[in-house]
Amino acid sequence: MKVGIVMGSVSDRKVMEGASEILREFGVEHEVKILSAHRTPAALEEWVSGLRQRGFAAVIAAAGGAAHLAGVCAAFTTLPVIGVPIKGRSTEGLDSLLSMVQMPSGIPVACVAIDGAKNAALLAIEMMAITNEELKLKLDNFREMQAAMVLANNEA
Ligand code: RP5
Repeated sequence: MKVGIVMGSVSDRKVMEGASEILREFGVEHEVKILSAHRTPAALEEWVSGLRQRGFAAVIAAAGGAAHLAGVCAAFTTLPVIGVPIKGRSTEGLDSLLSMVQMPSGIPVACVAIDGAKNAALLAIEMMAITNEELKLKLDNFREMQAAMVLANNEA
């Protein structure tokens, strides 16, 4: 199964590289697109609408400002959509967070923290790990390594 990553602008790319890195680390195939809810709505609809049939498991959608991208993705698919609000040029990303998280009842978006690309990827992997034992074991290993790294700070 694959994960789709979409972002509203090339200016989001640096933050979203964090999601690609995690997916690569877990060996999860993913496709990255720059598509905008406002600037390229038709191309966005076409891409999102075809994902389930193409074997995708989840969509990660990142945008800043009036961040409608994740919500529009969710309108066009019943795959889980994970939103990443991007910290833009104003309000420290609060505008993006609120635009993304305040979805109308019936069309959910799972929204992570501002610039939370890494957690978005981990959440997508956790969804896939419900039915994928290999990914479940990799997640267990990731958590163990993470805990060991935190605890290592106490040994000096
Ligand atoms: C959003 O507007 C994009 O997702 C980006 O975070 C923000 C600014 O886009 P650019 O003006 O840098 O292209 O749609």
